[in-house]
Amino acid sequence: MNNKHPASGFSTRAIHHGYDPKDHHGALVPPIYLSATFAFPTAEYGAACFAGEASGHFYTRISNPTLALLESRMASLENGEAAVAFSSGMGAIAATFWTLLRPGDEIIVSQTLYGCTFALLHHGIGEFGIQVRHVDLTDLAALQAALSPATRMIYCETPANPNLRLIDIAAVAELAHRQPNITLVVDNTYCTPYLQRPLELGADVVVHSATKYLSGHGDITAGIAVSSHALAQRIRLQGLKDLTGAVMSPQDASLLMRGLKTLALRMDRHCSSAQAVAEALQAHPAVQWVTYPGLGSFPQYELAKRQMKLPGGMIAFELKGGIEMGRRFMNALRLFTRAVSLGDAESLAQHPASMTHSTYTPEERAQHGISEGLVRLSVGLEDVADLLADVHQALAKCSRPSVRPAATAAHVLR
Ligand code: 7XF
Repeated sequence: MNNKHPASGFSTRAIHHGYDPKDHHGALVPPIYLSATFAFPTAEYGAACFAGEASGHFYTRISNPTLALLESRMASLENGEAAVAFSSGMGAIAATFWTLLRPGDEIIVSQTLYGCTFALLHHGIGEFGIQVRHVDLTDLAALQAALSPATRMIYCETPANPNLRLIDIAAVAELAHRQPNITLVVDNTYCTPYLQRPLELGADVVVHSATKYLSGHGDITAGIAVSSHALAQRIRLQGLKDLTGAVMSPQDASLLMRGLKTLALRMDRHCSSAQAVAEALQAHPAVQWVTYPGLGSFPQYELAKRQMKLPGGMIAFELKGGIEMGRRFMNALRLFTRAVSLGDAESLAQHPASMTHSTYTPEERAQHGISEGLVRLSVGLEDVADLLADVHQALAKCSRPSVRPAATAAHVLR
């Protein structure tokens, strides 16, 4: 695929990589190839395609020109060799697991993961003879102790959804690769390659929910896996083609490429506004704790500065009064929308224990560092003054006692 800008900066590649209008009637925006199937010039050529002896597109579940352009752009942004596009983040994660793991293998996973990834591990691959081990990957001695000859994959999110715990990717990669046949897979959804590039730190596969920051407008579900050519080919031909069939639609690939054009601009704004919101929360007396990688109080602040270009757009916090007060806060919000998902232009607020992480039992949430009162904010692109005003007015309602005024008065008089 033609590439006029191989050594250009991040945004230049996000806008131009792999595409030249002069090859497409001057069209500035890449065309959407809707076709599910592609004509063979001869029967022999068709047979060669199916035998893997000829390159070229022949069926969209396997490859398509619009998807191929998006894939090459994502590979460039993550500094990988190749990428495979999926219809959702879970499609990308499931295809990666099913391609690279077999009964008898072990997968080591970090403590805190998005709820459906947790469910896929424990109610999916875990029930097909693959041993799932949760290990605190911030503890390298614990990782060392957990590795066995059967370990085939290490999987983590960093920052983790929803508690923002970080994993030192370079340190985990160094340990993982002392042993042959271990693939380190990192879910980079919270950061995007603008903030963090796991492959440069030694990971083998990066997966994304492209539903989030990468597309950025909340109007598609999509996923991506980025890796070496060899791994991508396996993930495409087994995980995508045969095992899940979870192919991205060409229309969604076009929307995703539109989102990528503004990724750097949007991430800068998400990060600066989230920093301001996190500082406001930290300063407020109604707040019990707040976790944000840009706060000096963040337990892994030094690692965040080393591994991430900026601290991201996600905040986790808990109010004094726990989830009862958290619900009051959420119901009082006027500008933030009460909704799951993240990375949209609109600011979003949700309660992981009853929403995105309700796939865990309460005991599992306690074990995996997800407190019942945690409220998650995805800080969007609205004016930061309006976001701060909304948070302040909602917090003001949480500073008042939770009982009715008459009862409060009686209690005080007693
Ligand atoms: O299949 P999806 O595109 O929804 O992506 C799954 C997924 C994978 N990794 C991470 C870190 C994710 O956060 C997600 C989806 N998370 C949404 C959320 O936490 O709000 C899903 C809403 S239920």
